[in-house]
Amino acid sequence: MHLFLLFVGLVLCSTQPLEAAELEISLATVRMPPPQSDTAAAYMQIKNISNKPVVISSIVSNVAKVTELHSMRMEGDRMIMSEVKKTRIEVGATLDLSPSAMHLMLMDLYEDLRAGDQVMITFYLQSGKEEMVHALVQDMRNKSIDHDAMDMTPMKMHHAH
Ligand SMILES: [Cu+2]
Repeated sequence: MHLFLLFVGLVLCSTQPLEAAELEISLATVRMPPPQSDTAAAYMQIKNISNKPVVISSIVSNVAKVTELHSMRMEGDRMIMSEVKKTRIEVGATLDLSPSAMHLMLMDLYEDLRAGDQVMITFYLQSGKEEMVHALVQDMRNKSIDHDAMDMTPMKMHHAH
């Protein structure tokens, strides 16, 4: 795992264009999934620090076959999640990916994720540029529960695809 990350890091360093970043990504976190689960949610703040709107065309991570941006809504007692494509972030705006809002979903995980693991997530932008971020896997089961940080594990989650 470490060798793999190092190798990917070297490749990225040598091919990354020396241009100003369009996005500033902070607080990148992956919720440690329950054992045997093959999906994990990821949260972060994505700020557009460029001088024009940024459109995210696709997202890739090194630990899952599929990475999607999801929105959530309640239908009765069911939490419905659906994929959001071509997300646009206005100049100066921040896309809030958090447990109560939109989130990234890492689907078809290649291996178990444990607290402390680093996950690489790359955003491909419509401009042709890409932004990569390292997200830390955290065990969020013991986090104090408030209305903004609900524990999604026991809820019935349904993917609308
Ligand atoms: Cu989801």
